[in-house]
Amino acid sequence: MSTNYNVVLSPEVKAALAAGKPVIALESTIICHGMPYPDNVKTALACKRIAERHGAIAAVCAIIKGVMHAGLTDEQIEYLGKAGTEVKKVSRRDIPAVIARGEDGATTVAGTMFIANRAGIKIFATGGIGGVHRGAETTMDISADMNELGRTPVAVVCAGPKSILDIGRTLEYLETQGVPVIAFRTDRVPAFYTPDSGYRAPVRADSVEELAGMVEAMDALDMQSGMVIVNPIPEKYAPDGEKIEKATVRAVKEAEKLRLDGRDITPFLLKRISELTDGESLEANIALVYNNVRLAALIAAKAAENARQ
Ligand code: PSU
Ligand code: MN
Repeated sequence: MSTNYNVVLSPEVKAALAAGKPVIALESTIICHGMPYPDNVKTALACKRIAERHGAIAAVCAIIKGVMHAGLTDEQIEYLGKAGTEVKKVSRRDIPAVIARGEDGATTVAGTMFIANRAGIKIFATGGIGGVHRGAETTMDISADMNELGRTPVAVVCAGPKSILDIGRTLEYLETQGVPVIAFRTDRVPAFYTPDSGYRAPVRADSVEELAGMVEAMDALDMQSGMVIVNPIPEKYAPDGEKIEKATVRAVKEAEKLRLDGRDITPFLLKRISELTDGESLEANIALVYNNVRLAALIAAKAAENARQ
């Protein structure tokens, strides 16, 4: 059988896209490498339901047996979630090999943006994006998410760069890439577990209408670059900042000692911080993902409504 280079859409996603109905993309690295089983599957399935409740179809993106998918069934999500870290973490650079070898791949923000764009999906919700790592001035560890945002026209709704990163340098890098960073109902840039990283947001938007307008402008101008919409974790779910920071510093030190491969660093840090905070960070991670799925669905619904007028 010949290789399929097209993105396979689930029937639901296909029908919604054809009818101009709202669709949002979700990633699969968060399922396989970001959370433990069974929380990962539970969270992904709940995301699908939350998106629906807010008017959008959620398309989980992944590579299954060498084929890119936008829209997975609950069974496919269970399959990936159970396999967990056995599934390869797939960023842009990994896509050709995984397809050619007919392997499974859990796509990162960068990998998911690539698939979503090819499928015609403009809005994507996740937890946190990758960015410039602490110490990148020597390691050069800068997530491929940064450059993907600079070259692929998809708006990513997240709770900010992950707090394990160097937020200041991440913002500088996004500016260099020409990527708008829009903060929803805050003047501050949130950083994943915390609603305030200490950095001022370049742009603030206070309504879903305003955000939908910005996504539409990105699309209409054919800018060929993406956008980051940062949505702070709701205060009531934000874990104690000091505790998280202490756990982060310790986990970063441990990661350095272990001399992990670049792609293993983020999953290691997320797991260690969860262990060091007795699962508090995992709970917060789940809460902020739900919050982002809701906002992404509302933006997609608004944009679809505007397009009909
Ligand atoms: N958001 C989460 N958990 C995650 C990720 C995002 O709440 O695990 C993943 C995303 O797939 C993102 C990746 O692209 O972490 C960043 O990895 P790296 O720093 O190696 O580029
Ligand atoms: Mn990296």
